[in-house]
Amino acid sequence: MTGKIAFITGATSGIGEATARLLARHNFNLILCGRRKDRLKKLQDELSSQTEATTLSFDVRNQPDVMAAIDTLPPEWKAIDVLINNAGNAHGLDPIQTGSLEDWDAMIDINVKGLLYVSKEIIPGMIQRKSGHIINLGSIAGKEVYPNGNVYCASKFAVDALTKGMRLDLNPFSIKVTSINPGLVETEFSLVRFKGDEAKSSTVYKGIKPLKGEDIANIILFTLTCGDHVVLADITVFPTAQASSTLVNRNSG
Ligand code: NDP
Ligand code: 8X3
Repeated sequence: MTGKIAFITGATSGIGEATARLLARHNFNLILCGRRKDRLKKLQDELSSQTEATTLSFDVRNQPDVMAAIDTLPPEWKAIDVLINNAGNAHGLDPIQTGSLEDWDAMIDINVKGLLYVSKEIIPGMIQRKSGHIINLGSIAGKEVYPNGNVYCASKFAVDALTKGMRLDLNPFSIKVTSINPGLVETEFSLVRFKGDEAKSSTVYKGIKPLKGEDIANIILFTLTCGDHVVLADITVFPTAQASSTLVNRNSG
């Protein structure tokens, strides 16, 4: 196998899927992860003419499953160079006083604990090899709190803190750690947030030209290829129509 190995969580949709496609064209070998096996298989088939790609299906919330899935990787796939902690979603958009426990658990378990469980399996190999690059998908929601964003924002503030903590703790081992914090990206994100309600979901991007998964993939590729001695620590990216979590020019689409 030639080229680096990248492990992408949440490769079945949106930012993760676009990143997989772009990295495949740039000679990265890919470990594609997600829960939806049919989508993983389809993507693997699509990319296999360009690169080596393997798949792992697990729910990042389930620590024993995360460990068991990563354990099944054959030796040639174990030396993971790049971990892209991308799996995550918002669940609901409610004031704190009426938020659902189920939504809160999902966001904290997936966005925070899931990221930790996956990282725990992959960091020891990077430490042993004294190299590696971890890219965590944060969000503008991890930099600014917006109304009704409460628990999603808290989960992404946690990702921001974990990214900074990882960069400090892994510094002795030459492991790079980056956070990418997008604003509005049109993916399946809002459909998940609004539990499949397409009408509600489409209002999120009304009147603007949002970012696309491909825009974030381009930034990830640049982050991975801008030099062994360079680490882009923290990147916030908006569509041109957006200036903050709450200031969006809806007459620009
Ligand atoms: P999508 O909904 O399109 O993709 C989410 C991905 O996460 C899917 O591949 C899904 O795969 C995976 N995922 C969700 N829950 C789990 C789980 N329990 N176990 C394993 N995988 C899971 O959203 P995006 O591509 O937009 O989101 C990717 C990341 O970017 C997230 O962390 C999100 O918070 C962040 N982000 C998104 C922004 C946006 O506006 N879209 C802006 C800022 C940050 P599957 O369902 O197959 O398991
Ligand atoms: C996704 C961006 O503004 O919907 O993290 O929270 S936002």
